[in-house]
Amino acid sequence: MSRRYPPVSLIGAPTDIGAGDRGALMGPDALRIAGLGEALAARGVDVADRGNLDGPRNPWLGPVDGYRHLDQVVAWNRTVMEAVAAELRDGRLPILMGGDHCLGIGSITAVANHCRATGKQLRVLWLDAHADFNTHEVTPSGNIHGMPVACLCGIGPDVLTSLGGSVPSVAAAQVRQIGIRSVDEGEKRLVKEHGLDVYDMRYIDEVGMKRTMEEALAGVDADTHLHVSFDVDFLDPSIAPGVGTTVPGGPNYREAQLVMEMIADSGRLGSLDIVELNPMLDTRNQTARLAVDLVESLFGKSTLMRD
Ligand code: HAR
Ligand code: MN
Ligand code: MN
Ligand code: MN
Repeated sequence: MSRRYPPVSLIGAPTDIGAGDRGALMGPDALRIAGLGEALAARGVDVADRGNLDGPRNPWLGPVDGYRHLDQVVAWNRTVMEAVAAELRDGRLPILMGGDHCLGIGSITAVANHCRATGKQLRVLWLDAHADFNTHEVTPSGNIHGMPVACLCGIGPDVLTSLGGSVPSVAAAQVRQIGIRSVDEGEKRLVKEHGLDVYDMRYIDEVGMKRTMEEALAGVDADTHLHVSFDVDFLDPSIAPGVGTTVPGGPNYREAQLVMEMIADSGRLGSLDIVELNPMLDTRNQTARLAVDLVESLFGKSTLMRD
């Protein structure tokens, strides 16, 4: 039988407020239609779908002082933070269904505060093609989905860095980035300056996914709360076309499965974001179905040989 998991709450955040393409607002329903809740329930997980959060519409405007839609991004992230915090307080495992990756700010801020309150060590695994470490000064786009890791680490507008009361929400040393293959010039300098642990595709090519994940999970123990922030553009676009910002050369199906399996084996998964899925750009919901398949492995589906 599969490992026991805490009860799971699905939280939909239907917005593309931080993205450079419209469409990620349909992500939550695409994941539901692909059977996310049913797949977890079939694994013996107790699942409740909390429905969709509400927030401002996307006015689709240009950057102001280097940010697009900052006020609306703040509103969505406050709502996400409160929803995630409530589930964690109830001893549940929140799955945030985005929506674009700017929502990682609210989600992970809630998780970090929960860890502070309960004395858990936080480890964030950021699965992404992008480092998401831009600031309003260096961003090429003004899109805030390119900035959440910087905001979480205390670099960004006060309204976002201080969302949860403690600044920074997260220390760079708590974050491991995996699958990175697109970092902007100014962003590169910041990533180095802040000593972020980046397992980029070059590293994965050289040492393999197994060793990469062993290193990313090193030190995870019974006191660790693992948060997985799964940007679907982490995956190679040949298997996951339904995202706004595809970057070639990502993990293939087997590599992605291994990532999920090794996280499942750690037994410490405490919360999850599934973000950047854009059904407008998908083919027959294939990317949503792949995301569901991978989440099943994250919940131990492929470890039957070892139980
Ligand atoms: N780095 C680019 C920017 O900041 C593109 C960011 C794309 N971000 C996401 N999330 N899809 O990872 O504009
Ligand atoms: Mn807890
Ligand atoms: Mn991202
Ligand atoms: Mn990305």
